[in-house]
Amino acid sequence: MSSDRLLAHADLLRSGKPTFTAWVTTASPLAADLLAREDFDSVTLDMQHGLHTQQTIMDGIAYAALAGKPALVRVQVDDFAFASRALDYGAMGVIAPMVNSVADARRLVAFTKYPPLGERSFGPVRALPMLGMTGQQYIERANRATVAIAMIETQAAIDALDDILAVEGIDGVFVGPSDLSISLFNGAKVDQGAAEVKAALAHVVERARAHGKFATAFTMTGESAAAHARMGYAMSTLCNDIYLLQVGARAELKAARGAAGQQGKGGY
Ligand code: 3PY
Ligand code: MG
Repeated sequence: MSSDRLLAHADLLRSGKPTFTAWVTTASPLAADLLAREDFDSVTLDMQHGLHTQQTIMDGIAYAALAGKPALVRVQVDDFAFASRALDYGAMGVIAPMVNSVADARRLVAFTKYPPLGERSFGPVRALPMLGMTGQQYIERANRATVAIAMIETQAAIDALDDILAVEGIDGVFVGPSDLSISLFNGAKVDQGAAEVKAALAHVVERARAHGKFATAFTMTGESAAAHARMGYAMSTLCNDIYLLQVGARAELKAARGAAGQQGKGGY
């Protein structure tokens, strides 16, 4: 297996060319494997709201690599120690939720980048064999080849957006539309499609590009992912593996029964 595609992924995101990631929620390395073998550009394993354990994250990264695809890991809120560990497991990037301030962004960088950018501790025990590298080769490339992505999903994060983007070592941002809507509406509703969220999405990608960084986002469907790509988003989801399973099952059941189904309903 060539590691070139894994090592090139960060620069692909920086290029701004639209990419699509398979969002894996189930604690199943098999789901990571199967989706990695589809035409996705990467696989993202969700440790925050997904059902994963550290073991299934480690295995999912390896399965994605076996299929030649880079894996990203979304860690839990404030779990910067696991951000380092996910990179040691061979993840090519980390998505950190609820990065609401410059202090949060600096902590993310501290745990995901080696000096001089951060303070990541050395021990990429799984990454080295996976990438076919020596420790010296890894340290020379890791800060550029792995990405630290800060989630923008509150009003506070929007207010601090330029300062977060200015933190050296933050490679890009990832918009979480559910939490962002909850924050913008002060808890009154969750509405990823609200006009206010759409305006924020346009603002985030514009500011990210102004800082020479990339914007990525969670989106619910292939159609919304395409719309994000047209806006300049470098990576979008097509909801998650559970949704894809539901949509596929509903479509086939509808065909089988020849009666009303609930095609396309899903997500959360
Ligand atoms: C959000 O929409 O808040 C997310 O975190 C997407 O996973
Ligand atoms: Mg969120």
